[in-house]
Amino acid sequence: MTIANSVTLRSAACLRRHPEPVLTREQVPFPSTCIFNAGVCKFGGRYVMVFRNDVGEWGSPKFHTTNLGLAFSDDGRHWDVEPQPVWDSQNSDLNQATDGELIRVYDPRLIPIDGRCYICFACDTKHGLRGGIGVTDDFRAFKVLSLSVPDNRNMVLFPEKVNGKYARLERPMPVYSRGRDRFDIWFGDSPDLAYWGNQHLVDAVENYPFANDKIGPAAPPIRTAKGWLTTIHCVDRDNTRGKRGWEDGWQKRYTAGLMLLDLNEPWKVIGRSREPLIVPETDAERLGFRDDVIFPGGMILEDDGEVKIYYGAADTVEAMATAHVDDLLALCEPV
Ligand code: BMA
Repeated sequence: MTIANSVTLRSAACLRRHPEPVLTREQVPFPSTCIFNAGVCKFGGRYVMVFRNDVGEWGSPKFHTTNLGLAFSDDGRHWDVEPQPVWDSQNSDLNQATDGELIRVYDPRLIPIDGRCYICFACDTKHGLRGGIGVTDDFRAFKVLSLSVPDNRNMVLFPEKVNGKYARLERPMPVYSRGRDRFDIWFGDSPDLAYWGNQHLVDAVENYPFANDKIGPAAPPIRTAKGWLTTIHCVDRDNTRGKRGWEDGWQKRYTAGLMLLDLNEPWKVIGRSREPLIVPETDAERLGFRDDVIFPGGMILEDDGEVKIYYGAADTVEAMATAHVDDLLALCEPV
């Protein structure tokens, strides 16, 4: 299926964008070229962000290195970045956990559970793309708890145990059985965050009319009275798209969709958005290292029902938008 360039998708009317990106490289006190795909949560009375930092020459798609930076905020909108990266490819714990095969770590998500902060992350290794789960109490030291086998690098934890077990959404990349990039979202649970089982298919790319390529977990789910509400990233590919961004060609567009999962059996989809929640529309979302990319990594439900959604824009900056939780739930059509 081709979704042509001319097909105009629009963000949901209930979405309110923060007027400019919440974090750009200008705010980062160490070498930084593109900062994006951050994990964001509330922890210890503050908003905390761990963001991906790709370092290279501005305008060149060849980056020298990737590390993770740390920022704090009192209001979720204005951020102060710590002086040094907090996690990079030289990190000995992660290097050890990957048997010395680590190339880089990226796309963090933060999930507080029972007073500790867990981090899901992607990591490239010499023998494949892996997804990891770690834990931190201070955002200085991260302990790796488990790593998937390749190729499965994109995972998010639920913010509490479900039926007595830790739970996650993940997105394996089954190229032989499904075809290149035709990837879906799966569920798994674990007694200890190390050993995972009870896998179920959650949702497939063909169920999203505005995606023709792949879907994947985005920000970690939030609990609502109606179910687990979660963003997903949805990709449409059009091979007639040429140079967009810093590479010679970039055929994909990333939008954000919404999924509602059963509270007790979270592999069961009870609602999904038929139209995208966030579509690249602003200059920051449309133009950058990779044009037209929205990649949510953090979603915070405030006491008054406002939901803050943090997302990487054009693989270049970190943006934020808000919506009321009831409006988000209304976008999820029952299935
Ligand atoms: C995905 C990941 C993300 C990135 C996205 C768009 O495959 O690599 O980190 O934001 O592509 O380039």
